Amino acid sequence: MPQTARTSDTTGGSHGVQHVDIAVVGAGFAGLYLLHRLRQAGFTAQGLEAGDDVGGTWYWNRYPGARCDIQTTDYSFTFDPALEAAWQWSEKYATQPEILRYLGFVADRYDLRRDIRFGTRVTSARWNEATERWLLTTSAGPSVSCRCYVMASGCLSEPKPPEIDGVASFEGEVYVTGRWPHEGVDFTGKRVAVIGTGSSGIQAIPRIAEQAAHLTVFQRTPNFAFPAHNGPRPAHRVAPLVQDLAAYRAQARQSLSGVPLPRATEFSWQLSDDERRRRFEEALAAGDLVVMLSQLWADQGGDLEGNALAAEHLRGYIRSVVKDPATAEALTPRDHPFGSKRPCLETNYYATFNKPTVGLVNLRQEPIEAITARGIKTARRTVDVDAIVFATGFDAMTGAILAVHPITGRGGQSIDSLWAQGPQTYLGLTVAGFPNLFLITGPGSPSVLSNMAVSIEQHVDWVVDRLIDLRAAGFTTIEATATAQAGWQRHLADCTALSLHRLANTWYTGANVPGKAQGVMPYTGGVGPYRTICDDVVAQGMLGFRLGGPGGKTQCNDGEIVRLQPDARLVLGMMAGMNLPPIESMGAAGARAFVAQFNTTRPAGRPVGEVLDGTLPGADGAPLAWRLYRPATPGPHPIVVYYHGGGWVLGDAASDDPFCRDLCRRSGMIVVSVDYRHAPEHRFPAAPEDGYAALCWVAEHAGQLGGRAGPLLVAGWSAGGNIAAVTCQLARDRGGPVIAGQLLVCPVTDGTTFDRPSYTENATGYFLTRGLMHWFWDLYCSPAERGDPRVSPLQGRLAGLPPAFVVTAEFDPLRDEGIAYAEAMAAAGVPVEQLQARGHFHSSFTMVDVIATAVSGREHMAEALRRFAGTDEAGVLPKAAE
Ligand code: NA7
Repeated sequence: MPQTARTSDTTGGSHGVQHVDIAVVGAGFAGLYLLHRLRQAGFTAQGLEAGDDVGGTWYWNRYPGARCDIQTTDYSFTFDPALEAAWQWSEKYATQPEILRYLGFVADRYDLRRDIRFGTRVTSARWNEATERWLLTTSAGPSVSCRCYVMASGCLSEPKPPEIDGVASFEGEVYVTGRWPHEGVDFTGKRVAVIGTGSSGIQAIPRIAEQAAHLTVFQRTPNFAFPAHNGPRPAHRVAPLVQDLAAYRAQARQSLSGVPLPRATEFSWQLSDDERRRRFEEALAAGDLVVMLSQLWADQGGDLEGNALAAEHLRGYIRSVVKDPATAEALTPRDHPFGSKRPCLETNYYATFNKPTVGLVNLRQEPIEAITARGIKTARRTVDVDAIVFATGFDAMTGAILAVHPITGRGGQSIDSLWAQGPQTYLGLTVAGFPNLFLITGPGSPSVLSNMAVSIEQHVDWVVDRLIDLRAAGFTTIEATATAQAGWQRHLADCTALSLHRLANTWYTGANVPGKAQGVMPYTGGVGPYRTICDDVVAQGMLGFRLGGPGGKTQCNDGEIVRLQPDARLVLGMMAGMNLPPIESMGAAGARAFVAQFNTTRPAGRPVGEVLDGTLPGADGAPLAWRLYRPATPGPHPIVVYYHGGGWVLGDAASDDPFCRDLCRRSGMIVVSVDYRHAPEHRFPAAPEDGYAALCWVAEHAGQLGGRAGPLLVAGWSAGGNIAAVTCQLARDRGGPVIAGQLLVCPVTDGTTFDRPSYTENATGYFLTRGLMHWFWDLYCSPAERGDPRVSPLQGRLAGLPPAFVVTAEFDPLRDEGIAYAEAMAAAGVPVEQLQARGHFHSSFTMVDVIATAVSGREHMAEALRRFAGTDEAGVLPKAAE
């Protein structure tokens, strides 16, 4: 970055060009903090702001009732404890005027206005490859030449056009919530229309209704809203700030949303109806978006069933307030999961519809045809009004970057052509092909799904800290690589698959703007995880960035910062943070106790129709435990004999309980999880012989167990996958029982070599380590025995085996032997399907309700089992086959 501090000509150099180190667009929260930090770091910086004063979104959105929907305990700058001490918020949720006063106070306190050109829009931005500087043309004053260009232009800054014919022909007053007149508007005695029921409409409608002679609300999509309960700041929210401000702020930075609340750990199916109602009432009384969105139960945000329970409570709340049932129904959202569209905090919103002077037009039933000289014409009526308020929202996230001015990067490429199919960024901060351009809270960062104050500070700190580092290292350019950017887009898609935001048409997805590319734009993986990723990029030597400096100096540490699935990454990170001793150092008894204890902390599996326990005679006649999971659907059901994981040393018939429940529910089949004798007490061949004995016993007792007559299926995970594979070979060679199909999940298939790449690449760091596998092997059998097909099924004869579905995980030492077994079976003529799970590790599929990205893999497994068994979707036999 610039080599010396304040050497640039900031006074408007030759040809009317002002030279600075860094140009900053926007003077809201982000622009102000940037200017402060840049100045402290010794950079010359120029702020450019379209408004006539500081404030950003809070400068423009002056409509009645405008407030922040994050509590004031959390929505303010945290970088300077003295600033925090100097400002006292007056309410739980700050009004727009108070936030504007606050930002003015901040600007004065740090004397920031002198570095901002107000009333100035950037009209174009172009990267000059020769000078390695950006040139910005502006609507007023000199152009700006800068080494770095930082867009602090906000996520909701660019109001979208109303997209309704005839607006210009309307002879009354027209207002847009996002461009409200500074002098205010008096609606007294007027007939008013409000179009739009997002946060802006929901805040403005009750206030406008207080004045207007008549108000008609034109609603296209009802939103979930619940009371803000505004008032004094709640004592329990202020107390932690008073006790330990620094600790509270630190927690916020590591939290999911930027507001420090614990994670809900109990799932909806673990709670009674009464308990769920109690939790909902408590959240309703709290009057807090983040509480309602995250504190009810663990599955409310990512699972449709858990979400539907929350949504139904909220619908009940609407019915309890709105007196007219038809109006209540029209106001009730039914087309999107709760939280997938930004929910709103309301103050008298629903109650306003009980007023005789307020009407609701449901645009789903009668779309607006046009705006006329006197009012609004729908498919069914004409509503004459004196004023129309457009609360129709924004071209969000990308609007302020794309719509405001052309940005031209390396090779003359414009950012809007690059983003034609949707925004592409690295970390939501930078764009490949656009050196020295930074986006504060850009698309691909948590931004609007977080407390913006926290996310803005994190981005500003990251950018300024990098500029300082690069200056110290003698670099002048920084640019994301294409690899890093593509990897980040993949990670975003992986995160998005976990959230319900993808299931609604919203401004998060671009659906509110006709013709805009569709896709969830903010990072849905959470503020804390995102922060650690940004920090990891730095810790890994600016991974994914190309740095350049004078004299051809370059550094490029290319790569992708996240290759694991997001939840797998979190789980592995959490386990690494526990600093557990290696399992192989615990001894067999210690390891068993550890696993048993570990399993008590996992989410309980979901309910199935019935769970039964029993015993069967093993190969030596001694009893072996089994646990049966029966679907809730009418039987008889096909039976899957399941073998648990645990390296032939650990686990039992109940140790993969959540996975067995999941298989049972998804496949609609009985799953009988059977035990087998464990090493080191019982070394090879006890385990496979027990596995085969169990299979025979289940086949003989299928009817008594409630299973259907006919072939069984087998399944197993890890060492259990090994037993399952071996059992199929034994059943073929020993004359039965007949097996209709085998599901092998991350199976052990070959103990004769540990040289396959996955053993090296994934030797440590992914829970199942190379060292642990060696320990398992040594306890299980001698090296001389490992060529026996009952130890290493890959060494056996493979022709004539039942059809197989083989699942392997990218970050698993066992990956390559699983793939090798699948390929060898296929080569021997066995019908084989493979699922090579990207970004997963050995335990991903069995950590049910922890690794949610593994759900689709388990769906595929259940489908495969149904195909093997010849059953339909619900796991029920087709009529003809019964
Ligand atoms: P939003 O949340 O985008 O709300 C805009 C509303 O306007 C929404 O109800 C839209 O219906 C409606 N709308 C948009 N265009 C039309 C047309 N052409 N005809 C009828 N109705 C229309 O914007 P807000 O300003 O309220 O809030 C933005 C964010 O600011 C908010 O989420 C908080 O984070 C703060 P739709 O839902 O698209 O059917």
